[in-house]
Amino acid sequence: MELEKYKIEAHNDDALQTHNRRLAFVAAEVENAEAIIQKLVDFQVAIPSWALGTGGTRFGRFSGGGEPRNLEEKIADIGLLHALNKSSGAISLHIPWDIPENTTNIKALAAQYGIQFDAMNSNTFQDQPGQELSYKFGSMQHVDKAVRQQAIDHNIEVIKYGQALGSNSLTVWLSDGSCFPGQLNFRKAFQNTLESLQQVYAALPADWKMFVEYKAFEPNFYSTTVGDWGQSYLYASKLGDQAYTLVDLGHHLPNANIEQIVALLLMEGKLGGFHFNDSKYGDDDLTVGSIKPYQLFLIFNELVEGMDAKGMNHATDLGWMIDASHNVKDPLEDLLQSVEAIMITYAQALLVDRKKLAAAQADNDVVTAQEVLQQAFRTDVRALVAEARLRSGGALQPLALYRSADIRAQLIKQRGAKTVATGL
Ligand code: PSV
Ligand code: MN
Repeated sequence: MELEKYKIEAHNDDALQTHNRRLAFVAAEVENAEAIIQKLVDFQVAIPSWALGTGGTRFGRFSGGGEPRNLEEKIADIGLLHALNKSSGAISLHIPWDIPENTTNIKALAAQYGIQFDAMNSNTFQDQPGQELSYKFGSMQHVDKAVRQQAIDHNIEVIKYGQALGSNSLTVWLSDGSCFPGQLNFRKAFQNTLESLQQVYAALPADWKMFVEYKAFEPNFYSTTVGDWGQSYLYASKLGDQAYTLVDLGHHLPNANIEQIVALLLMEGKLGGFHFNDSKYGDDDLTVGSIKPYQLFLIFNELVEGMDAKGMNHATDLGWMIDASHNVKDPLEDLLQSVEAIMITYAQALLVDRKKLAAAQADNDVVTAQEVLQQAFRTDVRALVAEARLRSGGALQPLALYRSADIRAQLIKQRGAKTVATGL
């Protein structure tokens, strides 16, 4: 389904007076409101094709109905999100959960909604029906060369799909590792993985990036072969200039200082992209900003500072993606909340008084340094984010409009109450 323009306009007319009052207030408070609004207009976050249905755990899955039944419907769902917030103009595809049968048609459909193809994701963490060799004991690390070759071939196939769709990056997340001490030789597992990644890297088009995503644990519980940023950095460095580390916020051991990791990867030119989500315990895949919004702000603070130090383009030089799962929320509502949290936090990071912070750091004035950061974090920038949406043709209050337009009820009517989207 599509959200008609007149509905967005009517919603905006109703909300405009309040919005203008709030905008005037924040614009008077901050120095560079116009520049921030423009940066927000430009900033796009890719939606994962696997997060449009209800997520589940090994204990069950409780669908809310109306889930997209195929890639076309997933693109339509992202089209809805993008129409509402104008910040979700990209999709990140997972193969083989979302194989485009006809890449030309899929590309044209996405273009109709103003959606581009962000990083392509390969999957060698599950066995697919009809697959010859099993990934039970890993894929690129496997002791059997034939299994490694199968994983390499799959990744090269994913690149080909991506090329046909206009993507320019591949995210490789490997679940490879071991569940018990002694199960594998760490050095051999690393070497096998590196050699396999090198073969995929060799097939990478010249203008593509390869993102090596790390994760501390799960599904393996003793060791993971790309277990932390150090290991990912090692692979990326050995692979070459087109390889980068990808940071998924949920993939760290508790209390890891992710903002410091981000700062150093950026400094080394090896930060490739992000999978945004939030977590309390592990890889919980919760709504961005729902548990630790201050941590997210500190991460964005490092991102803005580090990107500016290198003269990077905030919108295009890193891959911005959500990787989340929704067990109890409507997936589209959850994604609207996640994108909103990202935009708010990005805006807050843009507010940080960099000169004052640098001076405080040079003076060892710890108190002022904290004040500077928290002044930005405690500023209510929601009207700036809403103004960016308004200027781009989106809705002032995307979630409110999603609900008042009864979008989920219409999706259920169209697709049925028992549909199941592919993904985890
Ligand atoms: C693994 O937990 C991960 O973060 C990787 O990015 C996968 O592609 C995705 O989740 C699958 O849900
Ligand atoms: Mn991820």
